[in-house]
Amino acid sequence: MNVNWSPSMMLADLLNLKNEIDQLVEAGCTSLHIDVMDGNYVPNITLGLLDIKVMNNISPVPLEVHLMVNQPSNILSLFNLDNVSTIMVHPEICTHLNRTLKEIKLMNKRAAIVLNPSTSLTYLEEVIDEVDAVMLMSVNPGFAGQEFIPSSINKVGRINELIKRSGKEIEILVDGSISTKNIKELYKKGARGFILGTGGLFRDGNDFKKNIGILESAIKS
Ligand code: S6P
Ligand code: MG
Repeated sequence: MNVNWSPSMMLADLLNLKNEIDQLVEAGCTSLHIDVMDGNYVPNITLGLLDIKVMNNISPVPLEVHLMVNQPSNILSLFNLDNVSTIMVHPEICTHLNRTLKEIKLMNKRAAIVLNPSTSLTYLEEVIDEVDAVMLMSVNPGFAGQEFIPSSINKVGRINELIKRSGKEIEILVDGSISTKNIKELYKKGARGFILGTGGLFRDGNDFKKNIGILESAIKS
């Protein structure tokens, strides 16, 4: 299935990180989703640079870094690591968004913007020539285990329309409480990247292969 399965690594077993990553990849995960928080833009702090450097060294799949950090351009260069493929920023906290996206591309990384449930699509319209991917938050950023916001489904459709009109190849990802309850609708509307946390992957004894199989079947149902 042509889907980017991206586990939220703040939920991974850090005591057995190597084994955990191997099992996630064996189960079909195609990237690792790395949440970076500053305790300011969002009221939480999770993975730090040292964890990310370890994952950069041991992961067979690329790392996609989600920066929930005010003025991310100040720290972009810290993530210029071999195995980081994508850097994602929230547009409303980049003073010069166009420049920040160009800086990410200069590092030979995919540049992505992240839209919160309340962030206007106008941001995407204004920088569409600079972005490789768009991630919609289907919860408010900051925590795992929250409730899915139903309006996200239509918002993915609106993002998809905008991208189609542009004629560009831009991946749409969704982050927040992805589960069998919403994945089919999100896929139908055009989402092809799914950040997997407590809703769909780190649950029911953490049988990753089985849980991804269940999500795939939900899409095909
Ligand atoms: C939240 C963060 C997310 C979570 C993910 C967890 O701020 O950006 O990536 O880690 O949403 O998944 P779940 O299924 O527990 O919501
Ligand atoms: Mg995230």
